[in-house]
Amino acid sequence: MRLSRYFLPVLKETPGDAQVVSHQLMLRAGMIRQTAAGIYAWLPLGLRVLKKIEQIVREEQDRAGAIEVLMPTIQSAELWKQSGRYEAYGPEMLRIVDRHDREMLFSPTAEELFTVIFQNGAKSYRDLPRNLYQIQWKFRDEVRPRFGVLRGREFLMKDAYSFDADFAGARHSYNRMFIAYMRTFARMGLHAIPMQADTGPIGGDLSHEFIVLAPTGESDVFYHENWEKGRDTDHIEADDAGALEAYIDGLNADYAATDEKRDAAAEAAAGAALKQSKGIEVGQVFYFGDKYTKAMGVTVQGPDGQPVTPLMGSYGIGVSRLMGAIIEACHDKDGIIWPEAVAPYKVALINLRVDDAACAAAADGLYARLTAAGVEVLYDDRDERGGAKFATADLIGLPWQLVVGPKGLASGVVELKRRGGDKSEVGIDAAVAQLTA
Ligand code: 5CA
Repeated sequence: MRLSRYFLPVLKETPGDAQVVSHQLMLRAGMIRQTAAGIYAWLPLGLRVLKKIEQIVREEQDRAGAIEVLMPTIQSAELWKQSGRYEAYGPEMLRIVDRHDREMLFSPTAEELFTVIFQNGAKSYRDLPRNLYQIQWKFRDEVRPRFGVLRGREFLMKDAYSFDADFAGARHSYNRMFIAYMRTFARMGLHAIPMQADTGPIGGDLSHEFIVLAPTGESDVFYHENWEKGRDTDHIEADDAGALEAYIDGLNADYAATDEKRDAAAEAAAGAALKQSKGIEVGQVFYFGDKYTKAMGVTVQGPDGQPVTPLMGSYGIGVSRLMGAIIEACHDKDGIIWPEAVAPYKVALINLRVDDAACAAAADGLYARLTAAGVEVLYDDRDERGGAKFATADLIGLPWQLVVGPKGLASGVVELKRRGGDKSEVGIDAAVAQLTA
């Protein structure tokens, strides 16, 4: 993409109403604009990152055997009356009346709808286990939307719902999502710690929140220092229920809990290894058994012809919130430093002198070669000062900066810089080789 033809409204000044660094940088880097409290428009650069995050989430859900669907955002109140949550959900639910005076709502989560859709398609125990998921916008009328996409009112969520015949199966479904979450967050360069958590309005008796440690986080968290090490989950065989359970039990032997689930005995046992921090909740998994299937009368036929009530779990990831969490973890005083897996483009190609024929030819050539090789390049071909171009490149945080200038070109080199890291002078072919490796 040529910057001269792009839509990248960067801001020089930090907007006064943005309190946390991720919100400030997303506004300054032209990624989002607020259109109403807690509601954002996604501009081209922000949308590209959102799509990358979404795709990593999708790949790990698919790898864990979950099946993608798409539910409507607007739902009938009827459905929620059946589960008893229409009244219980309270003022966080945005309620809408249509022209025929029918009560509707903008989905804040979707246990009810997935339960009836599943009921409609599943008849026998052979239709179990299944896990259905979607990546869809949600609306929660939060009392205090703040910190940009970290606590919005409209936000993008991945929500999955598992259906199993018995507790052992349901536990395995929970464990599969657990490990999928660890893999998902690690691929984005995040270290998320699973912590015992409260179940809130979703209900049930088993839940973990996945927390990224950050001073600006809204959750108070307590954990054993062993959690500060990264975990390698690549070797885990998720199809083997026993091995997976043993692995997760092993992980959970190290204490980690949110404020509501603190355990005095476990904290005493951890002793000096107990750490306290603030964190951002990027995902949560729940097991709640037959809470919804029973309330909504869902059964399938068991092997003996008797009805079986499926046991459920639900599993959420804050897709748009993740973008804020990644920036909180990956930035410096000049701007964002994107992990390569979620970067909007891989390379910022900077031509320092658009009025110099040799520079323009070299930069155009690099742009063509890299693009042809499938590298995502944002090409700063604008007639601007070098200083302004560097400031924009640092602010938007692409992993690589490739700088073409008259001095270097005279001796056949360009400058290749890692955002937030080293720089070197290399020949044009060497630069292409390194960026396409
Ligand atoms: N139905 C369950 C799981 S599918 C559910 O709704 N879980 S949740 O309430 O924990 O939400 C899932 C994830 O959405 C959270 O872990 C969080 O990362 C994200 N989330 C929740 N509220 C907001 C919000 N106001 N703004 C941005 N992200 C949010």
